[in-house]
Amino acid sequence: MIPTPAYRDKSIAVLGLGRTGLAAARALAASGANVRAWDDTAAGRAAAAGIPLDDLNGTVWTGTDALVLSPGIPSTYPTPHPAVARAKSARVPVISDIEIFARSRTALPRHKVAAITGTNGKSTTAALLHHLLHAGGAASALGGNIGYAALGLDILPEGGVYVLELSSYQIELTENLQADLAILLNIAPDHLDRHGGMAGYIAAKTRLFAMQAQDQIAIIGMDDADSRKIATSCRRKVVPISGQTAQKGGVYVENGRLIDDLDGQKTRLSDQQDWPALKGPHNAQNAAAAAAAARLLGLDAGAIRRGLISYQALPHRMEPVGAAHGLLFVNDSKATNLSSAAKAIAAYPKVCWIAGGIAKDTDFSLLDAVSGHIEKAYLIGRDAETFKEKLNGKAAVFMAGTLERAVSQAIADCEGKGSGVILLSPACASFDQFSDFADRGDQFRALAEKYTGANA
Ligand code: UMA
Ligand code: ADP
Repeated sequence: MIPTPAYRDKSIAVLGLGRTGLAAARALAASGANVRAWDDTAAGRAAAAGIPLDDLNGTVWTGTDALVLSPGIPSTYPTPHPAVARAKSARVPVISDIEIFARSRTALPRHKVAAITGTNGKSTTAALLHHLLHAGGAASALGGNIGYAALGLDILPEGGVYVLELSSYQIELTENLQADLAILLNIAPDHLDRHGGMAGYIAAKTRLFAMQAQDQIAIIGMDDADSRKIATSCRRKVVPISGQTAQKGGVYVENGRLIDDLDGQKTRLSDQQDWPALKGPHNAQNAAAAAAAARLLGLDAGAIRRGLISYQALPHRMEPVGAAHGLLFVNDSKATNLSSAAKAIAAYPKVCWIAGGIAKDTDFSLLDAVSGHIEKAYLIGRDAETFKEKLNGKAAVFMAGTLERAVSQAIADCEGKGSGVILLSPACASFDQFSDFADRGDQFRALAEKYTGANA
């Protein structure tokens, strides 16, 4: 748990008692803050064991020093939560748990913070950087949006690195995080309802650099126009990274080779073909970002090479979940939009692609460049018909309906052909047929294991 002495004797309200709220309330109370907390659900309140409850929808805000808001609760758009609106009109600062972390850093042993944001690839890049640091013998802690609330992290010894994955929701309510390394992977439309549109979303992401001190470093992905624009106007030292093209003075993957040009020497660090859990152009971008950060944190080339080879995929992100009889099952259930599914498809020459569910976007031109990689699309879920229409002329289609039927038909089509990849990269939300993307991925893994177990 992170000590928060800056908040000793302060009156702090905490709204939302999920991962963020519970960790914040506990860390603040342990350091002597007067905490009161609320969750709008009875289940959330039941989790609050030992934390004083106060219905923040009807509380008196006078004398409150801050409201710590969980990232899933709107502060501005589409409409602020009623308690937030009242706190704001009483001039109570509304802050994130990351702001508390930022203001508590002086109480920690000397350390660095690498903060990672972007639309896609944050978790992979954060987990990879954490892994590279371990491979290089450095102490590091991994937290934030990846699922471990920052204030619940263990205190690192002197010289440690806190690797924080940050969502736009978290950055939006943070004022004082001076990240030694601030990493922006990419920008694509996402969470626009919470930021009042694309400009608000980009502004939230860009704040990460605005908060940095003069001598701190921005690592920015150069593979999309919005991110390039941010790099051009960034007032920090910018290290460019790319999963596609050479970047002078940066770190990039070109023709499958990871190159470190930080010192202008174009050192070849490693080849993507040697990274079993980092396939595809998107993972080339993630690897370039993590390697750049690792180099800037002092890791040598050998540690980075070893780490890229030994990295194991996070569950549900291009995760190999079984292989038998020349068939490879890849679980990319976290791909909930077309742009990330297109990247996953591009990772293999031919795939049996399982897709569908609740479609978020309908710009199927995103698939144009990769449709030649689709052996057949096995469509499931609510919007299967829409997918069928949109894929007309681009790929052969099988209307599977359920995941189970999709897997069994893909096996029947590919078995005995020598080699085949059965890829779940649905490009859709999962809630029509599953409890969430993890449930969808777990069910796919179970189906893959049933097949590989029977054919081992
Ligand atoms: N709640 C209320 N009133 C409301 C809405 C919610 O009281 O009007 C309560 C809920 O009953 C619940 C709590 O608030 O008990 C949930 O808060 P939360 O949604 O912020 O969830 P946490 O468990 O605190 O998780 C959050 C992040 N969730 C979101 O941003 C939606 C987690 O990211 C993150 O891992 C965690 O903090 C630790 O930092 C998840 C996520 O989906 C993975 N992130 C989005 C994404 O990646 O796209 C941004
Ligand atoms: P995030 O934490 O930003 O949601 P993840 O690392 O969890 O990102 O990856 C989520 C999905 O996005 C993956 O399943 C993959 O399909 C896709 N993805 C991963 N990295 C990238 C990237 N750099 N660019 C585009 N898509 C990506």
